[in-house]
Amino acid sequence: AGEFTRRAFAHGRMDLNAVEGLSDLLAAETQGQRRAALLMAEGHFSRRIDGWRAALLDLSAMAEAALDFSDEDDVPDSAIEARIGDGIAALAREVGTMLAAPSAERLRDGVRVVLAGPPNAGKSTLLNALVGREAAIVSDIAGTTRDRIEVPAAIGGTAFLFTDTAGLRGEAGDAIEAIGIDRAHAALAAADIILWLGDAADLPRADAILIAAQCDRAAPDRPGLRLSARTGEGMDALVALLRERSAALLPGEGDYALHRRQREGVAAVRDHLHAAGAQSDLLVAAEELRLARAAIDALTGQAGTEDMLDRLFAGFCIGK
Ligand SMILES: Nc1nc2c(ncn2[C@@H]2O[C@H](COP(=O)(O)OP(=O)(O)OP(=O)(O)O)[C@@H](O)[C@H]2O)c(=O)[nH]1
Ligand SMILES: [Mg+2]
Repeated sequence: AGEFTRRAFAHGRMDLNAVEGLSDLLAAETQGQRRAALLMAEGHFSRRIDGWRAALLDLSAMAEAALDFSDEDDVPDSAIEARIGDGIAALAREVGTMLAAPSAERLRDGVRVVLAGPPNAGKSTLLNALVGREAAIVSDIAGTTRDRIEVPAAIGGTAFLFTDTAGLRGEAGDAIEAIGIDRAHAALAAADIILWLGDAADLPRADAILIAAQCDRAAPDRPGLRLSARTGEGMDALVALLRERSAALLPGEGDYALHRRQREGVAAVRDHLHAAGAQSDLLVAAEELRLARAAIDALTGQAGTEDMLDRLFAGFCIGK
C-alpha cells in the first residue's frame, strides 16, 4: 500500500491523517481498532480539519481587510473586529472539543489494566484466568511475582494490556523484590484501570476496582467484587466491569481516536487561536491566525499559502 498511498498523499487525495488511519487499519486486530481506523482512513477527521482551515482563512482574510481599511481611517472597524473576535472564539471552542477524543495509542496498545495488592492475594492467578493461559507463575510462596508481567489480550473485541505486579509489602524480602515493588508502583501510576486485591483501606486510587479475591476460601463479608479464580465466581461480572470502564476510555461508534501527533497539532491550533483571541492588536492577532494555519498544515501534512491568497483576494469585497 505504501507506493499507492504515497502517491495519493502527494496528489492531495489523502492527507496525513487519512494515511495514518490506513496504516492503523492494516494493523488493526480488534473490531474497535478497525472501526476507529476506518473513520480516520475515510477522511472524517481530515474533513473536520479542512473545515477549520476554511474558517481560519475567512478570519485571516477579514483581519487583513480590516488592517487595510484601518489605514484609510474612514471605515469604523470595531464591528468587523468584533466579528473576527467572535469567529476566533467559536473556532477555538470547536477545535478544543476535539482534544477530548480518545487516545489512539491506548486503542492500539490496549487499555492498561494493572493487578495489584499484597503478596499471595491471588493476582497472578487472576491474571492467568483473565488472559486464558498460564502467563504468570502461581505459588503459595509470598513474593512469587517479582517483575512486571505484561500480557496483551482481546476481550469482547477490546484490546487490553494486563499487567501483573509484585505483591506490595512494606518490608521487601530482598533487593530484587524491592525493585519489583518499585515497578509495581510505576505500573499503578500508568494504569487506566486498577484491580486492587488488597484491603479497602489501602486502595491505591479512588477509582480502583476493589476485588474480594479468593472468595471460595476467604471471609465472606469482605467488601468488593466477590471473585474466585478457582471456581470462576465473579469473573463474568469483572469482565463486564472491565468492558464498561474501557468503553469510556475508547472511541465509541462513529468516533475516531487521535494519535499523540494529532493531539499536539490540534492543541497547537487551539493555542494560536486563543493567543489570537486574546490580542487587541489586530496585526499580532493576524500573525497568530497565520500560525494557527501553519499548525493545521503541519497536521494535514500539507503546506502552501496559495489558497490563502485566493481567499484573501476574494475577501477584498468585504463591506462593499
Ligand atoms: N482457593 C483459591 N486459591 C487461590 C485463588 N487465587 C489464588 N489462589 C492461591 O493463592 C496462592 C497465591 O496465588 P498467586 O496468584 O500466586 O498470588 P499473587 O498475588 O500473585 O502472589 P505474589 O506473586 O507472591 O505477590 C496460590 O497458592 C494460589 O493457588 C482462588 O481464587 N481460590
Ligand atoms: Mg504473583
